[in-house]
Amino acid sequence: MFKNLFVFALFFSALVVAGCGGGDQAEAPAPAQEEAAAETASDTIVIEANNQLQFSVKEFTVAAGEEVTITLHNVGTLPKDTFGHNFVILTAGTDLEAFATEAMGNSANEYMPTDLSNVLAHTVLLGPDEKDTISFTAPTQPGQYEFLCTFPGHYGTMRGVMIVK
Ligand SMILES: [Cu+2]
Repeated sequence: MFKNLFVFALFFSALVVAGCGGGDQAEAPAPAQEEAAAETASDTIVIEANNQLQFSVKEFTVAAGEEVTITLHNVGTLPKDTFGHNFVILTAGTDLEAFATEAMGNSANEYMPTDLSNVLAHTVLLGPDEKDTISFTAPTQPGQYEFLCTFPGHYGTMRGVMIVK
């Protein structure tokens, strides 16, 4: 009688241990995946451009020297050749008006100047519902870096500042 109970208890314990072991293995990868997804989401700055000549983000802050990823999404509905949008970040001290004036004259190059020495990073020109993602290393020098859309007539309202801290 006692012997049978003892055997039963051992068998039951083995089942519980096996059950727990399996459970741990199945659950282990889940937290790691959630963490990776959250990291990707927080590192990418998503900016929308629309029919009302606005960027959804006018100002954002990055750490000096960090890797920055920006996605521009043209949520507008107007054709690319008459109302396209891009996103261009300028080097420190660049005259935005002068840059925009030169850029808008270069329709053959999608309104980007041929000389990109004053450009920190830029997307391509986007049509309705198109997206472009760019990655670059933030300047090591803290300060304010202006950005704009260079499509003719847009930079008056489609502009903002990247703050490097
Ligand atoms: Cu634009």
